Amino acid sequence: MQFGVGRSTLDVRRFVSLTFRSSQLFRAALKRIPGGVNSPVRAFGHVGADPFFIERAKGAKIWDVDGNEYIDYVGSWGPTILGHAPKIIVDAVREAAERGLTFGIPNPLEVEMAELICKWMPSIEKVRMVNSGTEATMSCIRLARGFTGRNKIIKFDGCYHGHVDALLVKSGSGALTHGRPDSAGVPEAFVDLTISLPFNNSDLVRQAFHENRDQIAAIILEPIPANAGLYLPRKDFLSILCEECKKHAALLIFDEVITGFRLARGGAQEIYGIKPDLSALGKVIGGGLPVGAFGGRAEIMDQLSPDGPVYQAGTLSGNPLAMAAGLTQLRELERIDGWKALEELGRRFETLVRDAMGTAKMNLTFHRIGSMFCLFFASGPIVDLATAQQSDLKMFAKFFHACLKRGVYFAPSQFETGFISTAHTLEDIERTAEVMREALREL
Ligand code: KE4
Repeated sequence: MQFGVGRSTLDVRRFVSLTFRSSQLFRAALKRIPGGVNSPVRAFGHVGADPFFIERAKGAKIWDVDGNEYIDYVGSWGPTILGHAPKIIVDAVREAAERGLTFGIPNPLEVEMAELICKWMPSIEKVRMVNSGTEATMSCIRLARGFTGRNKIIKFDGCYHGHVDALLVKSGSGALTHGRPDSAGVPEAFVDLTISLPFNNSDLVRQAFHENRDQIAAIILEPIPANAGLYLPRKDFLSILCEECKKHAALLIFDEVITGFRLARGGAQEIYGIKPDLSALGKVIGGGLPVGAFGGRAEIMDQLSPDGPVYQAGTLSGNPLAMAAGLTQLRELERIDGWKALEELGRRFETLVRDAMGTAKMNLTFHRIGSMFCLFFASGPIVDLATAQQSDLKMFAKFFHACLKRGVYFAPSQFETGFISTAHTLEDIERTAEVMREALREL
């Protein structure tokens, strides 16, 4: 257990009681789980502390095993767009479970999900379900290589597409948070086939196509990067990528695992009016259960087994519980026009945060789009990984803890994005902005 410097005895006793069960669990976890966690970013390594363990979650709130309550802005890293455990989703999963937990046989819900995704994202003419965002992006890469007969991929520094060997090159999220943008275990040959460029630099994209003529299968990107903090594409950057791909017969792949169905009914591609050749999806479409999906033009998707030569498979793909949860979440989001509600909440939150920032002594940059936001401890403009990495990580860690002890849980890394859900109330975000003001004053 690591205590903050200068804690009083009373503080230490309070702190220990506030984290006792979590500490016990973490010690046990460390014996049997690498790093004590099943995904690196959960380890709190970036904020120099031991993680808390969760007991339960409901709406915008989470409670740890020591009974501490937090307003949650991580939202399980994106899936809980309606908040935690909405009754409508829990009931749908319970009802589906009564009919069977898994079949490995085509089920009607898979057809409903496929039809909904294709209707909401017109660039997707056919779609296949998988069980994670990583599977979705990995399958997009294999499919792009199979369709074009080419091997090289362009990605962007700081964009994270899951732990796909070919894409763990200068990637973001946990890979970046732990200071090892490239991963051990990725063969040199994979690195040779992956070209990683600074985001928002269209000249370098043109140059890469020129230097690798007829060798580039695809460009893959997060249209709105959210794994090195959150920053936005410069005007025309996305349309230039689209033009360059068309010019060189390469495929444009949007990784919308985070932005898909969160930023708009049709995701970032609807907002920017771009039709990628393939899209990767996840998080929101699973309603909290393990799901990913990838889809795009039918002539590309038809290259997939069993009809085509590109193999891809999954035991639990299209799992009935995950389909029930995802369909329920998406339909409820549409019924309440959740995107409108999230934009209104996000706009109010941004006003309050900018007001709280006004009293701070340090350099800060706040980015928001819809229900996604990030507070950088750096002066702007922040337009790519290099500028995001100018953030003061020590200051961020102090801010994180100052908010946590006041009952607000932000992502435990500067290189992640915060999420507002439709379960967050005006009172929640007003309280959060006040906590941020106090935390900034304390730094
Ligand atoms: P999963 O394999 O974790 O379901 O999805 C991988 C992925 C793909 N694409 C994007 C844009 C993503 O953000 C992700 C995963 N996001 C991280 C958080 N930024 C998941 C959290 C974690 O790794 O524990």
